[in-house]
Parts: sequence; structure tokens; C-alpha cells
Amino acid sequence: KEKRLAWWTNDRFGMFIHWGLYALPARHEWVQNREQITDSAYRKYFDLFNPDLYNPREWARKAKAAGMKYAVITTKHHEGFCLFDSKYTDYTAVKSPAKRDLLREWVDAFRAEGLKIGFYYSLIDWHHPDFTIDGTHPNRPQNDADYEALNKGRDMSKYRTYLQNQVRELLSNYGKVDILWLDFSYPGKRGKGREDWGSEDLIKLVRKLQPDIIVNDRLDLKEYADGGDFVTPEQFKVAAWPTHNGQRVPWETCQTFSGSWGYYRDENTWKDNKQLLGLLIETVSKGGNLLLNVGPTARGKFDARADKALDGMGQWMELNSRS
Ligand code: FUL
Repeated sequence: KEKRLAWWTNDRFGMFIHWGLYALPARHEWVQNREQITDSAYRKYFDLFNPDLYNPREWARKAKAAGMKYAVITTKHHEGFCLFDSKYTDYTAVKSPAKRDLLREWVDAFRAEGLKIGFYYSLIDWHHPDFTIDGTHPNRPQNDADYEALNKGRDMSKYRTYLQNQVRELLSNYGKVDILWLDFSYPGKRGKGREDWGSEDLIKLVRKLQPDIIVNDRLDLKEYADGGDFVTPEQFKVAAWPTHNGQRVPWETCQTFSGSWGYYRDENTWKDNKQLLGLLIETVSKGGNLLLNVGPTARGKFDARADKALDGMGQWMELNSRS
């Protein structure tokens, strides 16, 4: 494990990218859930998704200039939309007005700038017809009793197969992938876990397909040691190096510039340069990595506020980091 993690522990600083259909409404990547938008009403964002300004080389140059050494992108977030081409669904960038595999361009661009690449993949899927409705689903019922009725005909084992198939595609069709960042959400009502995702089998598949890949800890496996390579405290300043059974463990904190991960046009809580640098320094001083998030706009550009924040990091990194 230590060998697998060596480059990552050295590199310390990466870019997280949350990009999907939620960039269109531009009010949080959980917008479908928060506003309880039905799948058919959400469809309009798919029909309009056409990122005409998408230039992943530019994204990669910006990440590099900020001092980042790796990047992790949402290949599929909870909404279920895939940036990649998949044999198992039409809910992909290829079938949207974008008409192409946006992930492939991203991988090529980031590799070309010498950055390591990571795939975020959501275990949650609000679009898949077999994903059973739970407390975090946009179509959740008002009354507990109605869950059964709504879930009639939904078969989680079919979703499990879908999930495995997509992870196989991601880890077979894009060459070497450095990080797999799987994501669930903290179990709410009828919350799901390792049985639902088939976590044990999934991790075996991942290790078989990409023996050097590093995987985060969100598979809900009983023992941290069996599954993930690093732990992922989210959105807070970690006070001390996290431990497991008394041993310090590798860790990465992911953080946003403001509050949401997906592009949120009207959010006004952007951290200033001093706060961001503070996060980086605090994190690294306690042995951790910082995965700092950008939520690109629907047309495929970074917001000017993100550019400014990245510039500030870059200026400091130029004087204070050594590769
Ligand atoms: C969470 C997700 O629910 C958020 O939308 C985001 O992707 C964050 C990194 O992980 O659990």
C-alpha cells in the first residue's frame, strides 16, 4: 500500500472537478434532490448540454500553474449522467448535444500536462431505473409507507451489475488510471451500504484491472485496511493526523472554493487567498493531501472567481514548493 501511495503522498495537492448537467441550473450539484426535480423534468438539462467552450488543455494548464500535481473528475455524479461513453446507458455526453466522449479529451489533456488522473464515480444514481428510492433520492415519497410502492419493480441487484460494468469500462478504456474516487453519501433514511454496492466484489475487480490504482475509503467496507488506500474528510480543517487502530493513516481532504461542488453561480461565500493557502498549509503540515474543487460552468469554462483563486495559489506555490 505504501508503495502504491508513494507518488500521491509526495504530490500533496490536486484539483477536484465537479462537472455534469447540474452546471446548467448552476445551483448546486444536488439540485435535483434539493428541489425534488423528477427525472423527466431534469431531462431538459441533458437536452441542452453543449459545452462549446470546453478546452480541457486549458483546465490542465491552470491546474498545473496552481501547483497541482493530479486531478480527479466526476465521470458520473449522483444525477447519473456520464461524461464518458458507455455501452450500458444512453445518458452520456456522447448522446447529448456535446456528441462526444468528454472524459477521453480530459484524460488526454491532463496526461499531456504531466498530471496524474483520477476518476470520481458515484455509487448513488438518481437516474437509473433499478436504483431503489431512498431518503436522498429526488423522487422520495412524503410517507414512509409509500417507499414499497415506489420501489416495486426496481431491482438493486441489476443496478449493482450496471455499476460494476461501468467501473470496468472506466478502468479498461482510458489507459492507466491513477486514482479511483468512489462516492456514496452518508446514509439517510433507507441508506445504502456495502451490500447494495457489492463493495467486496467491486474492490477486487478494481485491483485486478488496475493493480497500481489507489482507491478512497467510501465503499463502506468494514475494515479500512481491506478497502481504501486513504481516508477522505470533507470540507473541514482537520485538527490532527487521522488514525485507525492507533496508527496514522494516509488522508486527503476535499474542499470547495465556496459551498457547493458543482457550479453555483450566485453563491457568495468564496474563500479568499489567505484562507485557501491556510487550508493547504494546515493540511500538508498534518501529513495530508488537499483536493481543491473547481466546478466549471455548463459551457465548459472556469468561473473568473475560480481563475483568481487558482492564480493566487500558483503564485505562492511557485515560491514555496519544490517538485
Ligand atoms: C459528497 C457528495 O454528495 C457531494 O456532492 C460531493 O461530490 C462530495 C465530494 O462528496 O459526498
